[in-house]
This record gives sequence, structure tokens and C-alpha cells, in this order.
Amino acid sequence: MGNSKSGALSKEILEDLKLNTKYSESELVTWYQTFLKECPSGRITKEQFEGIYASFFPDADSTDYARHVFRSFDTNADGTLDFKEYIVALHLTSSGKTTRKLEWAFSLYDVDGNGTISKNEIQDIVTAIFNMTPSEDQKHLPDDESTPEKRTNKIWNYFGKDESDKIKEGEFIQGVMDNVDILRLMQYDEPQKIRDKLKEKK
Ligand SMILES: [Ca+2]
Ligand SMILES: [Ca+2]
Repeated sequence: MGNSKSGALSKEILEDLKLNTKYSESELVTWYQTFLKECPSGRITKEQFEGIYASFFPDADSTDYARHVFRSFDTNADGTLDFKEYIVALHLTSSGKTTRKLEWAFSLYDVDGNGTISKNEIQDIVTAIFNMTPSEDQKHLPDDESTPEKRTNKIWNYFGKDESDKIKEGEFIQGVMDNVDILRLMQYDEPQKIRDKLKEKK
């Protein structure tokens, strides 16, 4: 990040982002300037990120979910999102190709990052999603999806797994692509809203 303090976007990062996202050089440069205005340090902290979610879900508890999403975007695990991680995240949640998006979903669910998903990890994320769902909406859920435990069991059964089994990445992606119901149960649609919120600032 040698150049971040000087206000210029380094050539390597710019070239890398142009290659790996659909964004043009001028879009990236403009976003970088806005990003630096919002985050003069050139980094988004976990607290700031949680704050963005909290402002969007004033009536629910989004902290756990925001923390998981933050972890999945913080690819170098240094506890902050730099501009590159931020742009890749935006790209992934908005216009990324399906497989890339599902790889990201896998990393969201692989809480301990060991390359497989356990039933407990599914329940962690499903619970975090539940905490963000207004109780009024929860009342209308089908009976076999109405608690985090039930929803986790349903997902687990779709994958045909025993209690202590693990799901590997290829299996996860295939399962979600083959069964739209799994996708519906596992994802929360809000990255779209958060993205719009983040974009408002530009
Ligand atoms: Ca980072
Ligand atoms: Ca894991």
C-alpha cells in the first residue's frame, strides 16, 4: 500500500483490478478518491464495516453477519479492508460470475477457513442471517425453516450429509447450482442493498 498515503492508486493494483473486475480505469480512480475521503487511512476497519450494516438494519442485529462478511472479504486476514479488497468485494456481490460468487459464499460459510464446511458452520451463518431478519418476517417462514436449527437441518439434508460430515468446496458449488432451494436457504439478499448504500457515497 506504499502509494495509498500519497493519494495515488498504485499501478499494480490498478492493473490488477482492471483485469479482474469489469470496472474501467476512470471509475476505479474516481472510487479510490472517494474511498480515501471516507477512509483517509486507506483502510476500512471491522468496526466501520459493522457500522455500515448497523445503519442499514436499525431494528435488527447485524453484527455477527457483518463480521462474517468482513472476514470473507479480508482475503489477507489483516483485520482491515484495503481498496483492492473493497473493490473485489463490490464486484463479487454485484456483477461477479456465478462460480466466483459461490466461491465467495463458500468462504463465508467456511468460518474457520480450513477448506471444508461443517454443520456447525452452516448454523453459525444461518443464525447470523436470522438475527437480521425482522421478527415480523420470521413469523411467515415455513415450519421446517422457522428456526436456525431447522433451517440448518434442511440444508444439511439437501447435501445428504451425516451429522459429523463435511462439505468440500466443489460439492458445495455443485449442490447450490443444482438446487435453487439450497441457494435460497443459504443466502441473504442484502449484499445488493449494502452495495447500493456504499455506492450512494460515490
Ligand atoms: Ca485486508
Ligand atoms: Ca471450516
